[in-house]
This record gives sequence, C-alpha cells and structure tokens, in this order.
Amino acid sequence: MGLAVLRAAAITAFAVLAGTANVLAAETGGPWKLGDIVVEQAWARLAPGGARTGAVYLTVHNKSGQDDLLLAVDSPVAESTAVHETIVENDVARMEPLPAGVNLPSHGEVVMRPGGMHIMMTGVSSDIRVGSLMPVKMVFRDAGSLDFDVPVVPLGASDPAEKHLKH
Ligand SMILES: [Cu+2]
Repeated sequence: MGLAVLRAAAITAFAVLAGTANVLAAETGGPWKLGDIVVEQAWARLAPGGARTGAVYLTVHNKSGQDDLLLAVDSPVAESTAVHETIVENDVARMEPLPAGVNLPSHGEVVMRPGGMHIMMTGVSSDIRVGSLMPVKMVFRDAGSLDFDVPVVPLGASDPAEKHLKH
C-alpha cells in the first residue's frame, strides 16, 4: 500500500508539473503503444457510495500478424484487478472474471465498454478520485507488459470514447 500511495502522489505531482503533451494524453486516454499492440480510448470510473470499486474501459488493437493473449491486468492502486465480462441471462446481468485471459486476434481488436468486457478493480486507493489518473498494467503473452494511466471521469459523464470516435 505504501508503494501505491507513493505512486499516486507521484502521478499527481507529474500531472501538475507536466506540460501540454501529458494533459492531452490524460484527456484522450491514449494511445499507448507496445510493439504491435495499441491501447486507446481508455477511461475509468468509480462506483458510487464510496465502495472503492472501479472499472476501466478501453480498446486494444493487435496490429501483428500473430494472435496475442492478454494474460493479466494489474494496478498498484487497487487490491485486486481482473478482466470481467458481463453476462445477461433471463434479463439479469452479472459479471464474471475471465480466468484464461483475453484472446487478441491478429489484426483485430478487443473493445471493453460498459455492459461488456471491462477491467474491474476493488479496494481502490482513496487517493484515486474523479480527475485522477488510474495506473493500469497489462501483461501480454508475446508483446510484454504495458503501463499507462487512465483518466477517471465523473459518473454519468457520456462515454469519452464516443466523443473520441466522432472527431
Ligand atoms: Cu466487473
């Protein structure tokens, strides 16, 4: 937890001190590149009522000629981080973790959006709030690991990725 607090403090300091480029990256939620992997349209929100639960939404492109696999997700500011999918049965939606990873097809993309696949965090540090940057790590089987910071938007804000798509 000490490390998580330090990291969050460092991010806050960085966001204040950094120039225009970092501000733009925070507003747009990427893109971040790792070899043939591109992560973009990323945003996060926190559950209401102080539950310290958060969800991260983003799109992962695999521009490689080979399939890759998203093996794991993590965050230094959360007690647990996992990829969930939303399953609707008899008009009731529930969430389940994806234990075997997420396949990233060659020249394909995986879209994580509300009502579908998402990254779920529990026990999120109280340092993370609307306007913060949520640090996320993704570990890919072939491409390696990628760290990036996702803007936390207010509950009820329209999907920032939809605005992004209308540009
Ligand atoms: Cu979930």
